[in-house]
Amino acid sequence: MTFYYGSGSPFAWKVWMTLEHKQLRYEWKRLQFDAKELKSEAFLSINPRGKVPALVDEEVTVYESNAIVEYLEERYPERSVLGAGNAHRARCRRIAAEADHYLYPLQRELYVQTLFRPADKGRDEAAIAKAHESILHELAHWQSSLAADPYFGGEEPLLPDYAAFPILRGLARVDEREPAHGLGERTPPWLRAYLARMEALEITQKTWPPHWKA
Ligand SMILES: N[C@@H](CCC(=O)N[C@@H](CS)C(=O)NCC(=O)O)C(=O)O
Repeated sequence: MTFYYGSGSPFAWKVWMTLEHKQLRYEWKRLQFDAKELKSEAFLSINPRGKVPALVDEEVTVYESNAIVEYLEERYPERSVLGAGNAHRARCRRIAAEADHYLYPLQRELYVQTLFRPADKGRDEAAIAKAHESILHELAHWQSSLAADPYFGGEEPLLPDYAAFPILRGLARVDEREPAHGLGERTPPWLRAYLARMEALEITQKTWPPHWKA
């Protein structure tokens, strides 16, 4: 099995955590965003959209992170990332979908206004403040989903954690890189505790984005 990965992509991180959770054997190929490797003829034959993640498992080629996770869950059902019981599995899928559809666009907007913005363009403080407000408003939903559990998956980390944590940790990275905007000071204590809990996991350590280590 070959897993095509890009460092910093929350979608690729979700799949990587899923592969590790299931303790599968795979070959890991890191593609560079800036070297146009994603748009090479070879990779476009795997994912015509030229995006990571993608997975090739013998004769099966899958792209789109959720399709990959579902494929892995069906093909290798041991050590499920959805847990047991219809209600619990539906809840896990719901939270993972919320991460993609509600949390990610807000994280993306913050990145566009900060880390992705060319230095010579300066910073649009009003747009950053607006992005922070939207994120803090959205985080209220996440606090209620977590409730008193240690993980979005409940007692153990599962798919909703592998979907949400990479995005939530991406928010913290903006604050680490550009602390002057003050997002860190506004990070709620429950989220700080959750991030610390997730960061301590072996799966997280093993899959930490390589370019974040530099
Ligand atoms: N919906 C896709 C999103 C994949 C995606 O947007 N990947 C980004 C990195 S986060 C990418 O490869 N972008 C490169 C490009 O568009 O050129 C999924 O869930 O896999």
